[in-house]
Amino acid sequence: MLIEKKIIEAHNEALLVKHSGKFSFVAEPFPQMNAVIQKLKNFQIAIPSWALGTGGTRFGRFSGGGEPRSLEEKMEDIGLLHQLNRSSGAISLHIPWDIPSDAAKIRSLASQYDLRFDAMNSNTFQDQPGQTYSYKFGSLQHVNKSVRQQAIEHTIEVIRQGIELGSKSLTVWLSDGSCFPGQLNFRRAFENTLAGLQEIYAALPADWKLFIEYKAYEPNFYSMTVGDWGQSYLYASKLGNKAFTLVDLGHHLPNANIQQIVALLLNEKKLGGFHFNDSKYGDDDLTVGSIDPYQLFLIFNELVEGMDARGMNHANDLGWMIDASHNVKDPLEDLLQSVEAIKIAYAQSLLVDTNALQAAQENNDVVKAQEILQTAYRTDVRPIVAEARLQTGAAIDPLQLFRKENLREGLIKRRGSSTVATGL
Ligand code: PSV
Ligand code: MN
Repeated sequence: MLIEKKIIEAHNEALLVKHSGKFSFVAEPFPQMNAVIQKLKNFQIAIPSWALGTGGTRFGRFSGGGEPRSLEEKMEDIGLLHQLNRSSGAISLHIPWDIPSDAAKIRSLASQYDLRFDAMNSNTFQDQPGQTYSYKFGSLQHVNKSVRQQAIEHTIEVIRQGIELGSKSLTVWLSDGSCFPGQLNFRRAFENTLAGLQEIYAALPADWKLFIEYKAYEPNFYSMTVGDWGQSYLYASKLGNKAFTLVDLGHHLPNANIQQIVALLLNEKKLGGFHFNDSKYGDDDLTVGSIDPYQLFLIFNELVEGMDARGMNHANDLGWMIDASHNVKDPLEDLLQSVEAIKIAYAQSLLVDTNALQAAQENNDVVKAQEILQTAYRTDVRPIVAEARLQTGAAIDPLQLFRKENLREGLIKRRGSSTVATGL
C-alpha cells in the first residue's frame, strides 16, 4: 500500500456530497450512463517507465526531486498512480533504460501493485557503453550488415526479456533516416529495415504483437526511414498479421488529420496502439489534451465508431499508452492530468449519437453533423469519470489528494531532492 486505503476513503467521504450532486445532474439525460461507467472502469492506460522523471531539453533539465532511481521505484510510482485513479494498471519498459535484473522479483512487485507489463520498447537510437558498433548512421537501415545484426540481436533480446515478464507486445521506434540529401539510398534503407524487421518478427511469440511507430522528423531532419503512417503500414503489411502501426500523436507534421489516419488504419486491421501526448509544434510531448482536447475527442470518436463497427473490445484490443515528458510539471501530477484527459475524451466519444450522425452524413446535413459531435464534446463528463473512479475504489479527485497528502514531499524525503532519473 503506497497510500493507505483509509486515506482514499476519507477523501471520497469528504467529497461525496458535492460529487453526488454533480453526478445526478448529468445522469438524467443519459440513459446509457451505466454502460459508459462500466467502459470507463475497464479502460486502462499504460504508463511508460521513462515518464516518471523530469524530462528536459538539450538546454537543461530542472529536476523537481524525488524521482525514481530504479525500475522498482518507477513501479512504485505507477503503483501510486494506479491506487489514486485505478486507471493506470500497466507499465511499459524501455530496454536498456530499464534492466529487470531479477524477472521473478519484478513480476511479483508488479502483481503487488496490480500492474501488468505493456509493450516492451527497444532502443537502437542511442549508443550504450561498451557497444561494438555505433548507431550514428542508423540501425536496421545501416549500410554495414554488422550494425544491422547488432540492432536485430538487441531487439530480439528485448522480446526475450518481455516474455519473462509476461508482456505481449514489442514497440519498435527507429530513429533511422538521414539529415542531408544524398546521404541515404531510400530504397536500400527501406529494404535493409524490412529485412531486419522480418528477422525480429520471426522471433516474436505467436500471441505477441509488433507495433511499428513512425515519426516525421527528429533526430533525422531530411528523411526518416519510418517517417509516416504509410511507411509504417507498408512494413506492417509486408511482415504479417502480428504487425501493426503505432500512432504517437506528436509524430505528425503540423495539421495532419490524425483522426482520419486512425479511422483508415483501424479499417485495414492495422492499427495497433497509441502513444498519447499533445503538441503545438511537433514531438512536444506535452500533457495529453493540454493543447487540443477537441482533436483528442475526434480521435476517440473515430476509435469508438471503428472499433464498434468491427466488434472490438475497447479496453483490450488496442494498446493505450502515454508517451510524454515533463519539463515544468511534477511528472506524477502531469500523468494524472493525462490519464484524466484520455478518460474524458473517451467518455465524450461514448456519448456521440452514432445513428443520428450517420443519418446526418447520409443527408449531407453538415450543420447537424457538427452539432451532434459538439454536443457530445461540450458535455461535462468529469462527474461521470469521477463516478467510475469512485466505483473502483480510486479517489474522486486524485490530483487534489496527491497534493493534500504531500505525496511528492514523501518521495523527496525517501529518495532525495536531486535524483537523476534513468532514461531520457
Ligand atoms: C520517440 O520520440 C518516442 O516517441 C518513441 O516512442 C521512443 O521510444 C520514446 O519516444 C522515447 O522517449
Ligand atoms: Mn512514442
